[in-house]
Amino acid sequence: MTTDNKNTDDKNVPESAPTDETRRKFLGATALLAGGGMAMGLVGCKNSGDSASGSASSGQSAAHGKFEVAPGKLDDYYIFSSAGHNGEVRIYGCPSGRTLKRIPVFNLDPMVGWGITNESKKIIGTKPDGSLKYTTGDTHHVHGSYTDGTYDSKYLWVNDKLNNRLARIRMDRMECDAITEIPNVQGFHGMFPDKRDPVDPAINHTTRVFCGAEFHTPQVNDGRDLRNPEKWFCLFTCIDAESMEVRWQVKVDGNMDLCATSYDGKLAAINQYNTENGSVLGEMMSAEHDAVLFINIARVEAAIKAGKSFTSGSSKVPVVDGTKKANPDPKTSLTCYVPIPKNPHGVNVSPDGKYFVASGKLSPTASVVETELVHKWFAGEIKDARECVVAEPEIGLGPLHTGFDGKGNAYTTLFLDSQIVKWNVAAAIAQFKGDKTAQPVVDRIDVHYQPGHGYTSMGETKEADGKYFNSGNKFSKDRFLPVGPLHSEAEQLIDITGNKMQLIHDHTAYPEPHDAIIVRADVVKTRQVSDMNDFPNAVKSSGDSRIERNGKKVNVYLTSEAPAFSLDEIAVKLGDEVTITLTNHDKVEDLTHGFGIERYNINFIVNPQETHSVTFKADKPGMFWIYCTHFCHALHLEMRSRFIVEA
Ligand code: K7E
Ligand code: CUA
Ligand code: CA
Repeated sequence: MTTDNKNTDDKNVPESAPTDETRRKFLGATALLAGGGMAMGLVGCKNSGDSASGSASSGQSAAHGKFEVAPGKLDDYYIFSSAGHNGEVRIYGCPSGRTLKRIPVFNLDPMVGWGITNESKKIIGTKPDGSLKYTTGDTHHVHGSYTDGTYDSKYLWVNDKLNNRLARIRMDRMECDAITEIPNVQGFHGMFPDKRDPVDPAINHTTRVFCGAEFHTPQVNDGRDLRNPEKWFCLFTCIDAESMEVRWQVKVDGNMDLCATSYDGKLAAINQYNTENGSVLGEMMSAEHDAVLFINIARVEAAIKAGKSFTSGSSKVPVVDGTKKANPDPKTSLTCYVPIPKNPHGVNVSPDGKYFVASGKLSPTASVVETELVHKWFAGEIKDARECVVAEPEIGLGPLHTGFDGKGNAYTTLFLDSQIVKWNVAAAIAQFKGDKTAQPVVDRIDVHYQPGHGYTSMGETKEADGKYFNSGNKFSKDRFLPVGPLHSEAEQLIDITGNKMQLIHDHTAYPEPHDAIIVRADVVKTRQVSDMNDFPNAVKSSGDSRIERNGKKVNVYLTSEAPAFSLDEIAVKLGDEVTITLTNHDKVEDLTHGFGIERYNINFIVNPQETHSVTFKADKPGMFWIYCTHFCHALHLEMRSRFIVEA
């Protein structure tokens, strides 16, 4: 099969191909050693000698050349990736793996001035004294807004597990434009937008974003019940996609990890690893089955409309009770708990909308839940929620996340086996029904090492195209040059067009990416130059440049146009509160200016036609150079002004 993909007359095949191959064999050996040393004490690759991994090794260099994006050529896909505890969102090109942009969200970024400008501070949220409420975050899941079951290029959302916020990124600018803090939850992890309205089929786009919460907390968390875990619980949250206000919450049994939504808009599903409601490890692993929790969106909203809600603490958000005890009758139940073995992780929907797949994590299985049967359970036509499970193939150790190719195959990351396993959903269902000849597992490929998320091109949409699978690996030792104790993370791109998976290449990722989506490039429509009118505080002409004083408050208005600022000098008095508003009048795409003030810790950029402002105290007397920090012109170094603070 290696000959299939060996494009020998392709000039892009590196001359060093045989060397690469030798290197991979070497790495295969060290992989085992690496795995043996893992904290969990489990081997890196279980089947390192089998045919699947063997073919993967020999196919690598040929596949790599075939997918090379030559200089000046553009990628076919965007990868929008979370960044983990760095708190940002990243954009990579696919298949190149090139980093295209880093979007600051919950973190601070002096390159763009995120957390420095007044506009970004307002989005992040400030304390009464004007300082930022939070300066750190932990992003895990990025998802896009939908119209008619596929991406509409309007918004991305990303969660912050650390400070329990949902952020929105507008995709025309690829900038964060709203952040909402969720009341009364901790460990906000899984997040997924709805794909259409549960009641009105005419509304075929995203209007809600759903948020799970992993950690049980006292309700209200104001000092009461500090050590009474039996009184703690989790809330499922719905946020309005446009206003970004919290619409409602649902009290549930257990916790909520990952989230997914059905294509009919009626269901949100969340895997639960702690149905035991345990607060220590042993308790959380005690039950044989945990669950995938299904929320009946229409019923929740009807219950809230009917006033069957309560509020918690100082939050005004209506909460309804989705616990089993409060919902004895499936025909009126707000929730359905489908038993799944054991501490499941991940829940993903097949592109045809028919199935939800959750992985066992501590069970070597993936569980396939049929959407139609969940609807039947809610209709009272099925007694036991476990009957919604239509397949449970054994796929390998430590299964976590699943992507789909739109051709009936699923691709699941195996954390403990360090593999991606390709399995056929229909074969798994046949096997579950008793067909002894059915063989769900189609192929395996080794990855390096310990994959977390894996995702396919357009795989979270009905337009899943089965071209790429990207594996987000958690360990990378020996894959890249050593750079000290903190290693780069490794992402591995895999060609899934054929029957067998082929590794295309490794690319590095700054720690620590979790989930991502791969979006066809033609879907994404960005705006490369802003409209000055979109910035209410714009300084419309250089003639409007001025310094206005109102008591101790000084407002400075200036413009930039390469290679000069409109004011040569900004003079204020010691102790003044200074607000500087800067509008970039350059109209040329890519002509960005920076604005830095020496020793004043001010540093931000203005892209073409943009306006940003900063407010700070003039607390040091003297002359301080202002200079353009972003290379813009042959006279970039000369692009300066002076900040004068008179004692
Ligand atoms: Cu599996 Cu936070 Cu999506 Cu990471 S979670 S792997
Ligand atoms: Cu303006 Cu550099
Ligand atoms: Ca459990």
